[in-house]
Amino acid sequence: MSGELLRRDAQARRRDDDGARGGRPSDGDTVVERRTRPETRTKKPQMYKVLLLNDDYTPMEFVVEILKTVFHKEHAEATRIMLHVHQNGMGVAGVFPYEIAETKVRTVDELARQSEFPLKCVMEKA
Ligand code: TYC
Repeated sequence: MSGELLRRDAQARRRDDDGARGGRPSDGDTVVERRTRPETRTKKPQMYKVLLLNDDYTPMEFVVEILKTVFHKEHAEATRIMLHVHQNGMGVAGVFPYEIAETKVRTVDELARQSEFPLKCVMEKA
């Protein structure tokens, strides 16, 4: 390389290294990662409780079926949760990341609507 080209090359590399053009500091073409947390810390999503609400009209068997099909509960556990909701006004059907909780709520609403039962399902931060 000619003297002039070598000079320009070195100049460009300096600019690159100190981020003088306002970009991130980098090592040639490689972006230098400035880690602020240990590598082992991974992001855990905020979780949401999906709650079933009691009402006077939805049949107990329908709620048990919902708990088995939508929330993958065994029959005994589904019955326990349904009775808890019946006696206490509400109860947790499951705990999920936001989008999954949202889909469960929509599925329960849709199944209840199709069967013309007033069963309600809501989500709240766990
Ligand atoms: N209370 C209802 C009944 O007596 C049963 C029921 C349980 C309804 C749980 C809704 O989320 C519910 N038929």
